[in-house]
Amino acid sequence: MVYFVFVIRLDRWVRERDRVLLMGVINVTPDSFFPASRVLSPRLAVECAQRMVEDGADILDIGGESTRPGAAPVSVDEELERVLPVIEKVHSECDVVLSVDTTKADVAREALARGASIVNDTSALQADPEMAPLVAERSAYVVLMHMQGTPRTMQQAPHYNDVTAEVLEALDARVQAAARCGIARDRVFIDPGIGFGKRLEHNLALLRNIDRFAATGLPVVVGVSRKSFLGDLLGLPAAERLEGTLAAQAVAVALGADILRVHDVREGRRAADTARRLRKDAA
Ligand code: HH2
Repeated sequence: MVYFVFVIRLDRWVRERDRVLLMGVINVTPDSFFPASRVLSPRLAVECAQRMVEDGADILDIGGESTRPGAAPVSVDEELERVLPVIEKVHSECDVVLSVDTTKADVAREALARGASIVNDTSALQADPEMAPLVAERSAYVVLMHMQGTPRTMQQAPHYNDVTAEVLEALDARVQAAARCGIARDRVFIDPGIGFGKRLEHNLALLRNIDRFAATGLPVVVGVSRKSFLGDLLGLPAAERLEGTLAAQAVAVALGADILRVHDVREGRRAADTARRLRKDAA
């Protein structure tokens, strides 16, 4: 089934939150943890983007640097070379909101100039001091994601006393820092950063407590798609984690998640739309 394709206006959606948004992942990388998410030419990226939009994606998140544990950093020039041709081509050929998955202000600046409207910053504006002023100046939307450590170090013995309280507190500090830099609150989305400096029990606790993130009033982004905590739970490789992914996405939506970052758009759309109707306040 091809979904009725319509283009969201983000500003209206932020006010109304009348549906769960799906953010389809396009990785312009040779090393992202889920090989099927890797797209190495602008032509293939457009094919992938068109399919995702037909399947029900509202946003496409385009990234040129893997954040998997231990991933090697990519230079600014390399990242620009990877993502800009893809953003340009997808923007010219698909009517969809674009997000750039980067921690570098130089990459975000060029992506915003070529049609992206969201900066998905897994460092929550901390990796590059120029990122917050850029987001403020362009009135861009920004995803502030929580991570303990950096991709290189984050899975080396992550520790929390109360993971949900600590992640909420850290995100609140980042939201306040963003406000001090002039980023309007209605431009900010938060994300607990599933798998970023967290062990299995931390990821499970965060997902069980998505309602506490939703209670902040800010749109909550959740990325569980095919992540290794599902491998820990099920003993399955990334290629076989679709069912676990959908179960976790459904729980996140039922507890109030607003945006799902997904590799499998068609299945995610069906799961999200069903789970949203199962929210206590949906009737
Ligand atoms: N997860 C990944 C990358 N970026 N951004 C947000 N806001 N939330 C997430 O959970 C998140 C993210 C990891 O997934 P993927 O991009 O498929 O893998 P890789 O980093 O290896 O390219």
